[in-house]
Amino acid sequence: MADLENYRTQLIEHGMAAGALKYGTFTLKSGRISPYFFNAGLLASGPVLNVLCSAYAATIAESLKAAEAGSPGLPQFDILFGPAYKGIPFAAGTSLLLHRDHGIDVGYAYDRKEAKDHGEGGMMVGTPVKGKRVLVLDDVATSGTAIRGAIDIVKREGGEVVGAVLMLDRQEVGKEGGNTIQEIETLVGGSGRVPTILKMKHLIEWLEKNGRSEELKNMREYWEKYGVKD
Ligand code: OMP
Repeated sequence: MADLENYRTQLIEHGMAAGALKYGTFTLKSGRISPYFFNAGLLASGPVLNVLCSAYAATIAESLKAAEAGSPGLPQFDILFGPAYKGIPFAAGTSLLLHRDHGIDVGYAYDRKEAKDHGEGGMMVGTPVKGKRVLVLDDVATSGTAIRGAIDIVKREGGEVVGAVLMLDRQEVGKEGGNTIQEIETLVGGSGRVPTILKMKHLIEWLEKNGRSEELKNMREYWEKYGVKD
C-alpha cells in the first residue's frame, strides 16, 4: 500500500514533468470541457515507463491479494490485453514486472488497428486470448467508451474478460448516467474488478498539498459538474 502511494505521487510528478499531465482547457472525447488532461502517450521514457508499469503491476497484485482474502478484487487471469496503440508497451512492461517483482506469470496480447492479410493474419498479436481469462489494461476512463471498446475486442476474439486495470479513473459520470467504473465492473463480473492506479481525487490531493489554488478551483468546479462520489 505504501508502495502504491509512492507510485501515485511519482506518476503525477513524472507525468507533469513529461508534459503528459496538463492543466488548462481541453475538449474530451466525450465532449466534456475539462480543466486537465492526462495523455499517457507522453509517458515514454525508461524511467517513466518504470514508474507506470510498476504501479500497474502493484495495483494488480494488491487487487488479486484482496480477492484471495475474500474482499472485492480481481480474480486469477491468464493474459493481460493492452489495446493498440498506447496499451501495447504498457501491457508488455506490466507483464514483465508482474513476473519479476510479484511472481505472477501471465501472457500479454494486443490488437492491430488494421487486419493483417498474410502470414499469420488476423487482428491480434501475442498470446492467443481464445478461451482464456483476460485482464484488459487501459490508460484513462472518463465516460467509459474506450474501455468498453477494448473489452469488446477481447470478447470478439473469444476471450473471457474478467477485469480491467486503469492508470486513471477520472471519477466521472458514465454513459449510463451512473459511475463509469461501476458500470464497467458490472460488465466484467462485479465489484472490485476494475482497480485503478490514480483517481481524480489523488490529483486534487496533490494540488492541495502543493498549494496550486488556481488549478484546484477549476478542478473542483469540474468535479461538481461531472464527478461521482466513491
Ligand atoms: P472515455 O472513452 O470517455 O472513457 O474517455 C477515455 C479516453 O479519452 C482515453 O482512452 C483517451 O483516449 C482520452 N482521454 C485521455 O487520454 N486523457 C484524459 O484525461 C481524458 C480523455 C478523454 O478524452 O476523456
